[in-house]
Amino acid sequence: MLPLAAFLVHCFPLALGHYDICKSWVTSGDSPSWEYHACQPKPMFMKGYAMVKVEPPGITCGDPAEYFCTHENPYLCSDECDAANRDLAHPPRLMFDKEEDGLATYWQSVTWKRYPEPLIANITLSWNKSIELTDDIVVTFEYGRPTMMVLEKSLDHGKTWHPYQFYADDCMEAFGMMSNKIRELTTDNAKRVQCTEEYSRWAGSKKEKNVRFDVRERFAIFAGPDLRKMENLYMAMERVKGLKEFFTLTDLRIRLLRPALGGTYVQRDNLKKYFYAISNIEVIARCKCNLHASSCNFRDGSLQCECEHNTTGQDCGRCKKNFHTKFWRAGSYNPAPRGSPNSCTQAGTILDTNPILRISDPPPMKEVKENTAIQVSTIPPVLETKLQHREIPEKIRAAPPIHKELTLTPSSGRKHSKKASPKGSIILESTPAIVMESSVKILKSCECLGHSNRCSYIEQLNVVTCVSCKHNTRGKHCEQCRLGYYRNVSVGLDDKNVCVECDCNQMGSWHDRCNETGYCECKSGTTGPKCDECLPGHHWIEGCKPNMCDEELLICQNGGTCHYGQKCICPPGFKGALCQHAKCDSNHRNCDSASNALVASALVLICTLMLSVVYI
Ligand SMILES: *[C@@H]1O[C@H](CO)[C@@H](O)[C@H](O)[C@H]1NC(C)=O
Ligand SMILES: *[C@@H]1O[C@H](CO)[C@@H](O)[C@H](O)[C@H]1NC(C)=O
Ligand SMILES: *[C@@H]1O[C@H](CO)[C@@H](O)[C@H](O)[C@H]1NC(C)=O
Ligand SMILES: *[C@@H]1O[C@H](CO)[C@@H](O)[C@H](O)[C@H]1NC(C)=O
Ligand SMILES: *[C@@H]1O[C@H](CO)[C@@H](O)[C@H](O)[C@H]1NC(C)=O
Ligand SMILES: [Ca+2]
Repeated sequence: MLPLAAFLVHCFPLALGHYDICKSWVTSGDSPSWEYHACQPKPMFMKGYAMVKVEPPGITCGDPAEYFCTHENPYLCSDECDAANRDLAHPPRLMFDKEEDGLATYWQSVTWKRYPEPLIANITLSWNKSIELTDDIVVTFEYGRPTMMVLEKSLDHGKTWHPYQFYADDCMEAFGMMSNKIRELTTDNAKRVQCTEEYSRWAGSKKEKNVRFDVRERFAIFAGPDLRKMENLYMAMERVKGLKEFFTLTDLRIRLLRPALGGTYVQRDNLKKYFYAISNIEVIARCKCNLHASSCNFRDGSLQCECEHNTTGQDCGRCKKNFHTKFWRAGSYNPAPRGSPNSCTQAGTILDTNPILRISDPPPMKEVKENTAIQVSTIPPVLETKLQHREIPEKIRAAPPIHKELTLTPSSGRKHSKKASPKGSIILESTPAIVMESSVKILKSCECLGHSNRCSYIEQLNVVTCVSCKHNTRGKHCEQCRLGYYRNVSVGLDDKNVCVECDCNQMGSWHDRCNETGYCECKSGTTGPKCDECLPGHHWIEGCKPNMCDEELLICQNGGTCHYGQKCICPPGFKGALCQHAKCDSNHRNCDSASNALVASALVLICTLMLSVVYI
């Protein structure tokens, strides 16, 4: 088994040939430079990197020591399993060890002494890393293969599990499923989960030991017999939804549901011959690195891709910090044989593999102006004529790098009329109009600081501009914040939290927009960055209202108390805004001696007038 697997691992990359380097140094032409390719690590023996769990507890034999026998020799039950004795113990690690001299070492379960209770065991292998199968999974059973078993996989580190394949000597009886042969699968159902009887038949425990999950047979559906056309498989992985994921996993679980029965019914008088014994679990796979790494190493307790193309993360699943000009994308097998790296880039650099149009760096935000004329110089003559067409002319793509001096385009829709300047460059002038959408072509590759992956080519302007900017951004490169948001200057323009909501207080501010430092525009009497505080002499009542009474100038008279700055609560017998008037009814006699009150109210009036002058 092992020499064969080693051979496969060795010849596999050779057979595939492609996608094994991420970059090459190209010296043709004037200046040598790196050329980037899609790349993937070589297949590895994954059993050496797995964490293993055997459940339920106590399922491993030997504690206490027990005797067992085999189907071939059912009445000679002199074999012993004893966890305390190194020579007689069968711990889980023996499923993953290196076997010397062809001597099988194996994990073994307790015998079926509790029959008819089912003898069930789960063996779970966890990699804490997504891996992609490149060869059959082979589980080797000593003393007979199980008559019921399920292989399950997880793609999310064991949170959810999905059946991968069902195995039984009678699929209908065991799982209520039709039995299918792997070699009958076709391109349409290559990723079907099915039940097979091929690996559960009794054929003598020495003769047929292996239970397979057929990866190569499935590959062969696309790559042909002997996997001679691997490029067809790779193209299918790109094209057929879910095909790549079908071979991807982070964890595997072998659910052993019924042991080998020796070709007959369970014999209750001799349960010592029913148990599971696994000598090897071979999983040959490569690290999933999203075609951004050609090697994968065991570091800090788990496998890690050595990411290239300015990507990072365990699976190279993200762009490196400050390399978010475009959305992260996996590398692509297309076009064969070298694929596309789909590298992450820094602002201002555009990948040579996809030169649609060169555009300038996103200008700093303070230079953003409306109505800026756009000057395009040294344009090859071909561009001028081809600009009439709706599509980006092929010639432009192939043309030598066009040097352009672009300042920012107007942020709102404006149509530009074009006329040739004397020196052969084109000056585009702004004229107000909004008919742009019809002449816009959606492009795939553009610089949007990671806030969008869609751009439009606007032919009248000859510019590429981002569309559908996310994360509350806007602008040609999604480099500005939407109205109602402001820039957090302590993070980069490519950060998804770069735009912070203004969060202006609805009552206290005129609108929900703010200036560059997040200050809202406050109504009179209101202050604070968000307009949720009151100036002195004001009180918050659905916004800041000038005080009607207070403790200094607008003092409530005659023992009245000021209620939230808005109202004097007068004692019985007094009325008026500051309780300055005595009530003149039959119960209150001193309303004729009103001269004091009059003086007071005159004072109040003057004060109020003065105050309103101050605060208006
Ligand atoms: C084995 O795993 C399955 C799910 O994959 C779970 O439902 C079952 O309880 C497990 N059995 C044991 C004995 O842990
Ligand atoms: C799994 O891998 C991640 C990323 O390398 C690491 O941070 C984490 O500690 C690992 N977990 C375990 C249980 O090894
Ligand atoms: C990674 O970024 C650097 C700096 O922008 C650039 O020189 C290099 O070409 C990039 N690598 C790839 C594979 O694009
Ligand atoms: C700006 O970003 C920094 C760093 O992420 C963060 O600590 C800070 O709270 C942000 N400021 C605002 C106003 O959101
Ligand atoms: C924003 O407004 C606040 C308050 O009006 C002011 O102090 C600050 O200087 C303004 N910031 C800018 C960049 O205009
Ligand atoms: Ca072994």
